[in-house]
Amino acid sequence: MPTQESLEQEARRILLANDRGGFTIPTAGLYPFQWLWDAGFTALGWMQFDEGRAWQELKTLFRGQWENGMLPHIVFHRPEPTYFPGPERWGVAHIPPTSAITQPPVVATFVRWMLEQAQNQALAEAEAKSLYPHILAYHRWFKRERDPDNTGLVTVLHPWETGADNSPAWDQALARVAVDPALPPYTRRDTAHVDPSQRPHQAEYDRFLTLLEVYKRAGFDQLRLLCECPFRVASLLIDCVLHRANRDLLWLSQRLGFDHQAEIAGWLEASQQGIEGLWDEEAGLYFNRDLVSGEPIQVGVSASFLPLYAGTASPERAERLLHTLQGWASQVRYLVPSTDPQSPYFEPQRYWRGPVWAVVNYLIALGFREYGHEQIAERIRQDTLELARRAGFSEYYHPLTGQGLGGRAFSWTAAIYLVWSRATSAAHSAL
Ligand code: 9WN
Repeated sequence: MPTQESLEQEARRILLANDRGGFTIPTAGLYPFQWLWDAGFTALGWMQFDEGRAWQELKTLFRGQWENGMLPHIVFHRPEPTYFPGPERWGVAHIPPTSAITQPPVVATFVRWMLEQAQNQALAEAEAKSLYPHILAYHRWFKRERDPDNTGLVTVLHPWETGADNSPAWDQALARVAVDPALPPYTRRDTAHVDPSQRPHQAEYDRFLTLLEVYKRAGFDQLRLLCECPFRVASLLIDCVLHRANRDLLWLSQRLGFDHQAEIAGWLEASQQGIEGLWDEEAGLYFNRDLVSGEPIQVGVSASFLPLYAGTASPERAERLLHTLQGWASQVRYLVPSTDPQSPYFEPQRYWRGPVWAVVNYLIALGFREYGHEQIAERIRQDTLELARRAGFSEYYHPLTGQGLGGRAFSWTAAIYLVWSRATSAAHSAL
């Protein structure tokens, strides 16, 4: 078994090797650009040994920000043939080219943590101050263009936005997307890098790509897409991450001497209610919601625990979530499987239908810990560290066998290892 020290060295080596000069790719070949929430987690990893480089990661990410405030999920800083769909298929006129959808908005929260824990406070304060207006513009975009009716829940227009692409939570909503008969032909690149049994099915890819054509036809007009897009869901990953990000944006606003507290507090009031409205008393879990049918999506997924990370759940609901997760724990060896292991949709090795992700574990453990459930939080941290010890820094892991799956030498897994390996508990204060 490798030692903690050798693993830390390896994790640092992965970040250095994946560094493309100011931005870090998730892994060579499979994902050769900069992704939004990957950049956030990776910055936390860089923070462990190069604070300047950590801030650089986020600054580079914001080069992709659109004029309307949207922060895209991929920034194509330079051409790379190993990924599809690339900038040509997205057809976005931005320099640098980007995708046209977003991803879980982790940045405000991570900027807060980086500022709180930086050794170099002068640098941290200057960087946080210059990022702040851009993060605010991003969160205003969410409110203005994805929740114009102030429901407290953001409308998500693509499974890729949720970060959990082929989760069974999206099956029904995605099935409603009729594959465009004029869909321009394409060649998948992901299955050239990773065994197809660990990746989404072709039928899902056809629909993912059909949605791109829908956006292009609508000229990327968000308000139009809120009515026209055949895929519309409320995603716990987006709503919970955004809720916490708004709490932390409010904190940053005060700390850095800005004056947007009242505006942000208004968003928080709405999203508190929106998220708590997703609770299912019988299941003891939160469910995503299909916004076309208006119905809850009754499949337990790892994001079902994230209202703890958001901080919206009552202590009673936190207790129920603990019991639900204990039930899951009796079915698998490693926490937290991305889908309820008792669900008929559970597939332990296919992408977001069962495997364990270190980054999602990080958010869930933090949530449990903040509600006083230290034991389960620590179990999740220990499982994550053991997976890295046994199978290296994989993109995701088999929850029964611990086998490493997907891409290798993966940046965000290495980053979480660096953040957690020396911590004495699952607290982010270990940064
Ligand atoms: C599409 C980079 C990204 C992650 C996502 C993960 C996967 C892309 C893909 O890889 O998505 O965005 O092509 O499968 O699902 O969470 O950010 O690591």
